[in-house]
Amino acid sequence: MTTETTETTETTATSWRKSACILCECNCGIEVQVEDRQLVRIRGDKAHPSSAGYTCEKALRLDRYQNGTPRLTSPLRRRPDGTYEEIDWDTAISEIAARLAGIRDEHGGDRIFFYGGGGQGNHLGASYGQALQAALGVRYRSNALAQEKTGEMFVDGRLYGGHTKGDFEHAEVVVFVGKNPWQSHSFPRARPVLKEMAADPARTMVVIDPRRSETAAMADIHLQVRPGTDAWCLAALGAVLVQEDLVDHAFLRDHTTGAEPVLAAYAEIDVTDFAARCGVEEELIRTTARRIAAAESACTYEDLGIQQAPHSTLSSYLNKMLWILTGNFAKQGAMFLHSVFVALAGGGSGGGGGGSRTTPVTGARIISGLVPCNSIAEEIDTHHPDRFRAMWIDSVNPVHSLADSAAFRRAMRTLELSVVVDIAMTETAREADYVLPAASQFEKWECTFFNVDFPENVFHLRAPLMEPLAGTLPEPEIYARVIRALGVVDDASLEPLRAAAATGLASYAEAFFAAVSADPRLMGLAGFVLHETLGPSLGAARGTAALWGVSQLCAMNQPDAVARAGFAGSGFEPGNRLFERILEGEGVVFTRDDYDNAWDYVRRPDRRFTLEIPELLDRLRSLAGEPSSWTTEEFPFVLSAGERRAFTANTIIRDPSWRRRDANGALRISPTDASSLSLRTGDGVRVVTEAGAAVATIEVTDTLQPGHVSLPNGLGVQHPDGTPGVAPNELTSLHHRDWLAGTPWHKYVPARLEPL
Ligand SMILES: Nc1nc2c(c(=O)[nH]1)N[C@H]1C(S)=C(S)[C@@H](COP(=O)(O)OP(=O)(O)OC[C@H]3O[C@@H](n4cnc5c(=O)[nH]c(N)nc54)[C@H](O)[C@@H]3O)O[C@H]1N2
Ligand SMILES: Nc1nc2c(c(=O)[nH]1)N[C@H]1C(S)=C(S)[C@@H](COP(=O)(O)OP(=O)(O)OC[C@H]3O[C@@H](n4cnc5c(=O)[nH]c(N)nc54)[C@H](O)[C@@H]3O)O[C@H]1N2
Ligand code: SF4
Ligand SMILES: [Mo]
Repeated sequence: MTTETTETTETTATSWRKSACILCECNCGIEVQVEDRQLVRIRGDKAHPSSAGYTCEKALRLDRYQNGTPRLTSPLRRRPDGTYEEIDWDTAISEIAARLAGIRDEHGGDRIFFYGGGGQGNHLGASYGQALQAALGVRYRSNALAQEKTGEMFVDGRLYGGHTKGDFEHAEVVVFVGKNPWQSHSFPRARPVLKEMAADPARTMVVIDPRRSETAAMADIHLQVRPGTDAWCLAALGAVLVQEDLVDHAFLRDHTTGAEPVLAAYAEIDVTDFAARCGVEEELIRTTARRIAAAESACTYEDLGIQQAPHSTLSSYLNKMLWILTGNFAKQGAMFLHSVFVALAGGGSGGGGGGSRTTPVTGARIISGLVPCNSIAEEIDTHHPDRFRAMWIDSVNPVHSLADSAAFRRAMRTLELSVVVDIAMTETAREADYVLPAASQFEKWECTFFNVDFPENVFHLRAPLMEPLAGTLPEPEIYARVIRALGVVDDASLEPLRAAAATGLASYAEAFFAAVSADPRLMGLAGFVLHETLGPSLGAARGTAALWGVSQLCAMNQPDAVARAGFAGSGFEPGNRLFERILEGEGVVFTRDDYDNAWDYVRRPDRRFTLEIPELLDRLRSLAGEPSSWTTEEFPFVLSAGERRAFTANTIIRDPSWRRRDANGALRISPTDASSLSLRTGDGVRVVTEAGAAVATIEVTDTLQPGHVSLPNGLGVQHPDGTPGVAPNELTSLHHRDWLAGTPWHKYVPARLEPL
């Protein structure tokens, strides 16, 4: 197979080639010089429509992703003694397909569980993974979103049926809730945007964080809550808005239903008591609420500091009420709902996000089609007849990333079949029956589906920078081979589609949609059908075939916004033109909106927000009488397990040499606690939790408050050059989870410290 880039200008070894950084969801556009499969020079791509030349320091070290870790170069099969033997692709594919089919035939396709399907920058394979799920009759799946975002998705689904983001660049007031964008980014050009905000006296940056994060240090107002008490802080902020009558009544009247019970619940809150509970001065809470209400525009960003902490779903609801009660939607500097290139989570969030589906063994709530991550091990490691019996794992490292690594390892070993698709022998791969070697993200066509911008939304398909490493395959090809081996589609029946593809996209579109309406089963298998029929006409870009279907749906579902971006026409023309433009391999604006168009994305017939969420309002009413601390005498510290730092990027880069600073991923601790334990920077300490223990290196810093300690994410990954730092989920446990969404309390792990 050849995978040359489509670059038509210079093709010398040192020409600059367009790509993107894959280390966080921003996927900043980059330009790269490649020599001997090394990414020798990397710079921000000034022409990229969302990042506009910006990168952080991490992107410059992407060669450590491509070349820093021993790669898998052959499919592996586990022997009974736990070691692995290399097998050829044909053997691997036929054995795996036969075992999947056997489990499906004996127990049902719904006993096969799918986890993952993409990291921060590789979502293209997911389209084909979905086809394999359809081919097997899989009904249960999940990914990392179900250990962070499902609480927010539940709330979003109930309120308006879409995903929101803020216009941080233009807002007069920005509130970051458990979010440290200086390190974690998550919106384009985060650092310049933060600096501009901090430098402008007319604008106000508010940060709610128990730690003086880099962002908090730049902020005008830092609400330094006690860890885990955001629900009380956010409820108090909303209560000030309601009780001091700072609410935008016209907005509530014109754009919402169900405001009365919400206002009534806030009216009952004792702000003085709630301020004391979260450890923030009452006057500061009042000033903050008044500042938000007085602003021309305000927006908020919530992230892991609340989403992986107690009451996360309730906090998410209370956070969103801050901008809803003040009417900060669909105008410059405010919040917005945006277009999507492709829906990220199955089941969609429209109409409720938290549907009535539950998991087969423990009855956990399934939100946006995703099984809560903390429930996965429990759904496997049991004698229950409906347990998951096989697991397909792609582009994720759940043994490292999900709560209680030991429980996940045990669960994997009880499965009848487990398959891991990865580029490296990860912590998860080491527990699998089969390991399939994928081409890296710079060796194949790739993209991210984290396209969440407004008023212009951007999609970027990246062309490969080099051939796949010998022995590896791109995911589209891996999935196509397994589905072919399953024999679910009669190849001869695809011949007419292949013939249509040879005559061009216009006739292919007619033929494809005719075929799907004649045989609706093909819709679920679309990724595979496209790969097998449109794919051959795309030559080396065969793996992008699924994006043709995505482009068509994108244009059909959002015709006006796509037309405003320049993809107009009748019938299948807009989708075809969008696909052709995307294939050029640069960032493409695929929808263009005005601020007012944010209302178009409210998935309600009356385009109104539905404010009342009874189960969350009940819990808000009972907050006053609930505990706001979950530490014990045995475990008196709150450990935040997984802080984003300058050189963390989940487990995407395994090579420890990529870190210029903080090589051991220090445990940060306040001077007060350090001195009472006689600890100094550089000392070792044993961190003990109910789930496990680990030795960490101390960094004493006054950015932490007494009683709170913090470890970074992404450390403790196995590498031939050493495994520095603590793998955070050796310390976390499954049952500390949100009462509604089941999301883990990674930021609130009761712990004890034992000096060595
Ligand atoms: N450098 C880097 N950037 C990344 C990533 C990475 O690995 N490294 N990962 C990406 C991913 S997958 C994600 S999801 C995002 C996450 O991005 P963030 O959510 O911003 O990252 P965190 O550092 O995990 O948590 C944010 C803040 O929550 C605070 N916090 C801890 N406990 C509490 C609490 O009880 N209440 C409040 N209010 N705050 C609390 C922490 O002190 C921290 O400053 O980052 C993305 N960007
Ligand atoms: N305690 C604690 N745990 C956490 C967090 C925390 O803050 N604290 N953060 C959580 C969050 S927000 C997230 S998003 C998760 C992230 O955790 P995961 O969802 O598990 O993702 P990664 O760690 O990024 O793992 C990505 C995997 O993809 C592989 N990979 C890279 N490129 C390719 C490719 O082209 N093809 C294939 N097939 N594989 C590839 C990498 O080698 C790696 O094994 O971690 C979560 N876990
Ligand atoms: S890590 Fe994120 S913010 Fe930094 S360059 Fe990469 S994509 Fe951009
Ligand atoms: Mo994440």
